Amino acid sequence: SFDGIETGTGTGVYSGNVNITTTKSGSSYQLLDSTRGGHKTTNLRGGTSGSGTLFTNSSDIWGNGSASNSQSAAVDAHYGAQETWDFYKQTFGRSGIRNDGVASYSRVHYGSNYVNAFWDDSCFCMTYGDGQSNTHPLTSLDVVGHEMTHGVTSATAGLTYSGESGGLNEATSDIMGTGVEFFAHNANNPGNYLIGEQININGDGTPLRYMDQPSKDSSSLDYWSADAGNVDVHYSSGIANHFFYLLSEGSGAKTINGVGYNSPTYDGSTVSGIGRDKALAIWYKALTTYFTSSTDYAGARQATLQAAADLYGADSTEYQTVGAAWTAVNVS
Ligand code: ASN
Ligand code: ZN
Repeated sequence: SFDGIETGTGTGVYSGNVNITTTKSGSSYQLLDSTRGGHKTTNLRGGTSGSGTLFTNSSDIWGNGSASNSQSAAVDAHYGAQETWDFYKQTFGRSGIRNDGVASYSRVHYGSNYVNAFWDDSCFCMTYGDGQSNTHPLTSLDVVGHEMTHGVTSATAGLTYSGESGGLNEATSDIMGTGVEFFAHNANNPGNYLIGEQININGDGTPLRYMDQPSKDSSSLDYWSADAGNVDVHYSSGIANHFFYLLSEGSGAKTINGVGYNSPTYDGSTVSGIGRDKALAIWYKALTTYFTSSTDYAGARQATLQAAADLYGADSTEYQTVGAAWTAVNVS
């Protein structure tokens, strides 16, 4: 075939067998997706700076599912960025992080035994470590969606990454990362309200975070208290993650795609969920229309109520449930 856009196949560490959009250039193929703003995936080969080397291959078949094959984590990152792009475009009509049609890029194999992933505004890029023993890369789909969403938050509300606004910033990444996971529903992962469950980051098979009852990680907050602005933003996020779960699915016990949840409420109230799609629409509208850099939990309640009124009416069940779900996490 001629140079240009190709559909390759890859086997990621977590994604399994997936189609990925690549580019043919001369006799080789590249992890460059010109159909989604020019997103590319590069190899840092254990380094911690620079933009890395674009992944190339003699065939359009990438990775083998093993973390010891350097392409496998790259498949996850490339696939994750592709699905996150498509999620934002198809769900909200958003064209890339800045809604300008321009992609960020992804760097894999950052450092050694680096158990994290991060977004950086200065490079407009996402970066992934290889995890414990360099065998558990931080490239699962929910984590990719989480990191790319930090870019969206930065380009929109600009929620300051400390105090209560920092918790809302973190929760926005968990909420949209979860939205991406359900959107893509690949063979290895139909979607769930757990964060990082495919990575085995704790070594005992437990996820990094739980949205139905965030305190199950032993650190995150289920409910707002006056201390919420003083804890790590990855723990104060629990309040909004819990709100989002309650708004989507409601309180109490429920099994979704084979995963069991049991979501409590602060006041013993019962919340009936409005479904994940509406909850996502409300959060996105609030994020992109009403949240500011200093929005706190009380402000998020008002912003999401306004978003629900805009989308569904002030006399709607959706509006009423937004209020009930915030009350259920002690935000008034
Ligand atoms: N993985 C972390 C996150 O995206 C990195 C950080 O602490 N910012 O939240
Ligand atoms: Zn984050």
